[in-house]
Amino acid sequence: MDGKGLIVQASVKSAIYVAIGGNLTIAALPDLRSTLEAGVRALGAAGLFVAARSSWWQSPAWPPPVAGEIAQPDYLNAMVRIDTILSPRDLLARLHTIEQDFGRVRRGRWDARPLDLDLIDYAGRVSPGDAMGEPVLPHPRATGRLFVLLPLQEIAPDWRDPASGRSIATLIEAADPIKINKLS
Ligand code: PH2
Ligand code: MG
Ligand code: MG
Repeated sequence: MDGKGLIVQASVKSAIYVAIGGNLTIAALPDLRSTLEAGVRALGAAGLFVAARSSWWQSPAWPPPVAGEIAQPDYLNAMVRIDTILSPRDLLARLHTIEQDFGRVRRGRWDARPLDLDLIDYAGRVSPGDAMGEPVLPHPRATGRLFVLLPLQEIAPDWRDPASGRSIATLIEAADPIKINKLS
């Protein structure tokens, strides 16, 4: 090989799962589902190729409201698999930019929001995260929640938690029961 015409290919990591959720419709769109579907299109527009998407699943906001608190609207959740050459840190930054484009103001962890994008699994990587923006992987609060696990199982039935090695079926059995419906 003479080096001429050599193409250097960055490797595309293809087992990257991003959870999508939200419980507030943005003003320009008719309903929550349209808002979240616009969120999926925004991933593509930001250069993140959406290779698969689960159904939409509806569930009450978790945790349940404490006495005296007004209940939040129900959430819709889905899971996508994306292809990207971005590092976990750059990917997370891009997800945050998209959340902000959808009007999310970060206040508290459990606040209602139009679009939440959580990096669940980056090609099986296990990382404690760091203060420079490196995400904790896999997502530390994903593996106990049915609104994450059920959509994930639809598009990745053989998935295992990279941290514990446990299968998705095992995690689903162990998860706290919640009211959750798959939308058609
Ligand atoms: N996300 C939260 C808080 N509560 N509840 C449901 N049902 N679905 C979510 O995605 C969700 C939530 C914080 O990210
Ligand atoms: Mg979330
Ligand atoms: Mg989030």
